[in-house]
Amino acid sequence: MKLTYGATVFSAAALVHGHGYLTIPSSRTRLGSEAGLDSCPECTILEPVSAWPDLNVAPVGRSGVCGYNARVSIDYNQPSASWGNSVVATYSPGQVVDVQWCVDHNGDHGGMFTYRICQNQTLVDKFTTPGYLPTDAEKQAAEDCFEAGTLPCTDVSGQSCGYNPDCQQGQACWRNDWFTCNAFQADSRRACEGVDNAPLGSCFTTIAGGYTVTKKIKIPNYLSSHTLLSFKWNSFQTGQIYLSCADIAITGGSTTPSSATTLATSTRASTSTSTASSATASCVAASSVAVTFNEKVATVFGDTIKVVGSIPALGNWSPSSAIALSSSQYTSSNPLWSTAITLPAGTTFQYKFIKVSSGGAVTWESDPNRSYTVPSTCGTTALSETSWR
Ligand SMILES: [Cu+2]
Repeated sequence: MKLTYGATVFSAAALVHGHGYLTIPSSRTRLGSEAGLDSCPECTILEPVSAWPDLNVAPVGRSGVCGYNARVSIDYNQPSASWGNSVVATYSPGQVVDVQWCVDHNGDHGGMFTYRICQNQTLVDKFTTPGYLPTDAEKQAAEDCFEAGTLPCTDVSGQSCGYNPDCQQGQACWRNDWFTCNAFQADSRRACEGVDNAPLGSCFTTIAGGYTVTKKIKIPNYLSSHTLLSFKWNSFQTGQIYLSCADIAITGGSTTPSSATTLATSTRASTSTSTASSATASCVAASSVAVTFNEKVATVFGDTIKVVGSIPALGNWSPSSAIALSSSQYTSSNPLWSTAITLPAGTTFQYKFIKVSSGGAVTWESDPNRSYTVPSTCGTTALSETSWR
């Protein structure tokens, strides 16, 4: 029985589903997760398909460019109340921006990934019309357009763009315009996790915790008040492709003030009391953002509310390094604790509030961890407001 059990565990491990999704800018998948509708944002998968070595041979099917999550029956190609109706980031032509996806610890399949923009607005409009579900033919036509709109790694000066170690010269995967994960079997800095070599939990996944994968892309010379950034990751290990998309705008920036737009950044809707930022763009992207943490919690005299989290600015989960909130606005009818912490734009982190008694005893909020991404927008302030749980 032990052998059987061991064999079962091994085969389960070999077949694990872990996966990944676009997190910066906020993909529709991420918004679905934050709205509490998608219980596994990293599980939006096109499968089974031929994903390797020819990266573009597989028809996109119902997954489309924005992904279909069969686990929760969500088609992200169709705008809904929680995604697709407004843009989450505004860029300018020629701008070099950081983009990030998150790979789950249990399902880092290696391979290659790309970011794409389709410059056929009529086609993209099919994916940004409120409530409209694109047909499979429209999904494939869009996929072909996005494939033609690959944003090459090599367009960003100074960025190193390598070939995938699991790909042989002469194979269709032998290209360095796509981004590559490291060798699937590498002893160190393995596969996609190894690209950033970030700590476990540096981004949010539901299965085993995620690792960030960060690259730079150059926004093409193209203007649109609402278009899509497509993310596509071809697995080396499995016959799987992961697709997600983010709603973005590409505007002329300060030279054309009339094109300024109001951004609706992602809302942390996983708790009904939480709100996130909105900012008016004009637009110079802020490098750091003062994030105000508001926490409503009744306390007794001597208690202090602090915030602690997964990044150094939030004490790396150490209560002794947590940041204290102020009770200066606290009243019995509005028990508000508050502080503003300046954080780098685009940073994704997890956090919790803790209550520290006058005697030093620490009470943690209940699981799961809260997560937040500092907006990468023009605004310099943002808000995370919530109640103790
Ligand atoms: Cu997987």
